[in-house]
Amino acid sequence: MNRINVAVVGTGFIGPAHVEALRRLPNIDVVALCEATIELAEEKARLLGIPRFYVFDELLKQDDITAIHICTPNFLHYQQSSAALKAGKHVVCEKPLANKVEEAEELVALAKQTGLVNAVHFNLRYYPLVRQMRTMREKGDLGEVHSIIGSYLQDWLFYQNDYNWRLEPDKSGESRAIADIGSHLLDVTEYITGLKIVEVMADFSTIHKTRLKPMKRVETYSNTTLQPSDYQEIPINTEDHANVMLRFDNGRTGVVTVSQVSAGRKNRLNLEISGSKATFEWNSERPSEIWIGKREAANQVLMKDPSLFYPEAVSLISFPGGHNEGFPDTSKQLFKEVYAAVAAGKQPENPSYPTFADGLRELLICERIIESNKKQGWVKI
Ligand code: SOE
Repeated sequence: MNRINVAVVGTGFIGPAHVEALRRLPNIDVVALCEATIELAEEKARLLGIPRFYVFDELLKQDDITAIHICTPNFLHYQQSSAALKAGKHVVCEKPLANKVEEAEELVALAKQTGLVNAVHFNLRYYPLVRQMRTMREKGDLGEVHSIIGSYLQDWLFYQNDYNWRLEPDKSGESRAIADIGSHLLDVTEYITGLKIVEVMADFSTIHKTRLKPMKRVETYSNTTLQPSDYQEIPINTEDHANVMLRFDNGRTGVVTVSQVSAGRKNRLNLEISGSKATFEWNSERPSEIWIGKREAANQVLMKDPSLFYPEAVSLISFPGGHNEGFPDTSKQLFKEVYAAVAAGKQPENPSYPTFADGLRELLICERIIESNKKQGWVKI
């Protein structure tokens, strides 16, 4: 088995999660890390036990590095993914793929032209139960999809002094809750159902019209408390909460709510899909089970167990039934599929993993949702 040298760019909340997941694959060496300054890169490389550290331009000159993971704030995704592809590197990019649809279109075209492996970290697809629901739907266990009710709720931005770069549109983009967590929810909705969203009607609200920005560096989810004098009050222009009605290409409808200010909901995606034969309900905070609702028989709870799953979903399970796998495992399973392609040297015809084209799709939906909120009316995708 040939070994593959990989570098990770960005060391906030998600960069180290990529490092850890990559280290669990048998043929990957995380040899380098990249940060905005060489001092920070060195400090983080030492903390994470990574031998080499660079700023971005220097990283691209390293010929022995085959693939690069872009885990920086959103506004850098486009420019860094583009530069990495042009330098001949396979790229795994965090969501959103870019801040604008045109940028994402350009990346899709560039990736196609190079033939290099391109993936977006829509890791929620890699919960075994998510793939099991998709497979059950493909095998006909759900029947025709009738309706969808989804939510993705968090509380890490609940207080006025909760702060993060995602609150700043120049770094994060014009939408926040929809782009940050709605993107995952809408991606898994289309992934499981096989349907396409064709029209949206959105209504946003911003609970904290101003927030207290710490004047010192604070990492996502770090729960740091500072002195009152360490904060500056700034206006907030992106949504804390959004409701979106959806119309699908089979003529049926759905509704989703996302919020980053729901006390007690830590990171909870809940999806209920009703079909002509059954209803499936899955909750990301209890990822190892789905509820299957029936009209003519007792409802069931299916637990993650390779002996009870379709073979298509078994490939995402590393442990026997009753041995819980969770958030960190989703990235490992996604990278397992991506690095099979990297080992083969090119993007396959029909990749099993989410690609730049899927990243573009989410940006398009997100852009239409923003437009719909502004117009307060239905907008076609
Ligand atoms: C922050 O809201 C965040 O880290 C998202 O950016 C992630 O995609 C999601 O995994 C959890 O929450």
